[in-house]
Amino acid sequence: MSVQEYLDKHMLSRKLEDAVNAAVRAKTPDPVLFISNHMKKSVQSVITKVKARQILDSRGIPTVEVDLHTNKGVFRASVPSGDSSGMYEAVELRDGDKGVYLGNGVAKAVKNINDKISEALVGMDPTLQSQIDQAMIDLDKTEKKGELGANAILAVSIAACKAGAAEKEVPLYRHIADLYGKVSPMLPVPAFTVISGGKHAGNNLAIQEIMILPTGANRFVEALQMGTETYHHLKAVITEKYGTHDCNVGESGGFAPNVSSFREALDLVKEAIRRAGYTDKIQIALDVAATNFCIGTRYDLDFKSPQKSGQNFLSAEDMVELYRELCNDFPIVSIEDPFDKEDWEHIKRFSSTGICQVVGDDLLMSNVKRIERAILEYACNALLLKINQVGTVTEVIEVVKQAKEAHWGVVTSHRCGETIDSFIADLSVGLSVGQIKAGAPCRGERLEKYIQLLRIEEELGDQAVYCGVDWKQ
Ligand code: 2PG
Ligand code: MG
Repeated sequence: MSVQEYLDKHMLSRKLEDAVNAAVRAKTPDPVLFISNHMKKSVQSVITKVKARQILDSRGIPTVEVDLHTNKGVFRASVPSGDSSGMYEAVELRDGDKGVYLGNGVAKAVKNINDKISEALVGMDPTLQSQIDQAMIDLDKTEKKGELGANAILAVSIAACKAGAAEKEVPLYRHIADLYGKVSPMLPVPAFTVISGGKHAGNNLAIQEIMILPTGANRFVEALQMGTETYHHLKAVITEKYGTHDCNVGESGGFAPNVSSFREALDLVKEAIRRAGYTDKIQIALDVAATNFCIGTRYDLDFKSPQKSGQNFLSAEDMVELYRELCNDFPIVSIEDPFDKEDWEHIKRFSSTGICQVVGDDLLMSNVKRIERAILEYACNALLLKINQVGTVTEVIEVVKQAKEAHWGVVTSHRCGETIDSFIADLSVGLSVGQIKAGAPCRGERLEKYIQLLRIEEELGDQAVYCGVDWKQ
C-alpha cells in the first residue's frame, strides 16, 4: 500500500484537518493535547481483551479480579464474597481442590474469563452494558450462572460498566443512573457497623451486626464524621466496661465485645451515641441474620457459647416481643433478617406491626422470584442488595427497579469478604437507593466505599443531595 493509499484508506487528512480546525476554534493554549484528545474521541471504543487473575479478599480467601482492556484504556474490577450463601443466589464458582487454598481457589472462574468470556466480548462497545451482560448470560446458559461462575461474570460486568462510563466521559455513578433511566443521583445514608457478632465475630453475641445511621446529618461528609466519632466513643465505652481485649473487631470492622445479650450490646451503642453528642441524630439498625441460630422453629441466642448453647431457646413469638421491646427502648429504625430465611409467617407478622423497616437479606438472596413473593405477601419492606448474588450490573438494576416499584427501601451492601473495589458506592448514588451498608468506618476495604462517596459528594458540589431523614427513599 502506498502512503497516499494508506492516508486515503483511513481518511487521515480529513480527520486531522477537522481536529486542527476544532483546536483553532477553541483557541486552546495546548493545541497538540487538544488535537490528540479530539482524535481519540472520534474513535469508537471497543473491548480488545479481558484478562483475569486470582486475588484475595479481606478474609484472605481467593476471589476474582479482572482487567478489561479497550482500545482506550484498562478498567479493573473485583468481586466480594460472603458468609451467607443459599440455593437461590447466583453461583460462586470455586475450584474445590482441598489441597489449594482449602478448596476456595477460583482458577476455573479466572480461566473462564480469560478464554470464553474474553473471546465473546472482544469487539463489543463497552457502553452497551445490557448487551455485554446478555452475551455472558447466553454463554453461561445456566439459570444461576453456574457454568462460568457469577464471580467471573460480575467482575467483567463491573469492569465493562467502568469502561462504559469512561467512554462517555461521565462519572461512574452518572453512567449507572443513565443505565437505570433516571437522572437524580443522591448520596445514601451509611449504615456503619459498630458491633459485630454472629458468624462475623468470635464473641458470644448471636446478632451479626449493630449499625448506626447518621440520618440527622446534612451532608455525607458530616455523616462520616458523626459515625466515626461515635465508633471511637464506643471503643472507649467498651474499654471502660470490659477492658481493651473486648475491642477486637469482627470481619467488617465492628467491635466484638463478649456481651451476652442484644440489650447489653445496644446499651453500649446508645451510650456511645450519647457521648458523641448525636442522640436523635443517629439511629440504629440491626442485622440479626437469624437463620444462623434458628434450630427447627426456635432461636438459640446462645448458639456460640459452648456451655449455654441448646438450653435457652426463644420461640418466634418471643422474638417478635423482644424486637418490639428493643425498638421501644432504643432508636432502632431497621431490622434485617429478624427470622429464619424460611420463616415467612413470622417475618410477615413482624412487618405488619410497622414498627421499623424490615430488610430481607437471607430471606431474599437478591433473587427476583423471592423478591416477587415477598412483595406479594408483604413479607418485608426493604431489599438488601448483594450484587454478587445477582451477577450482572443489568440484572442488579432490574432488581432495584423491582424493589422500588413496590415502594421498598433498598440497602446496597458489602460482603464480609470485601476487596478495595468501590463500585457499590457509585451504584448506590447512581440508583439513588437511599442506604448503603459497607462495614465500620475503618479498615481499607470498607473505607474505600465511604471515601468514594466523599469524593462523589465533593464532585457534585452544590448539586449533592444527602438522603438523610429521607433514607427510606
Ligand atoms: C450480611 C452480609 C454483610 P455476609 O449478612 O448482610 O454484612 O454478611 O457477607 O457474610 O453474607
Ligand atoms: Mg445480612
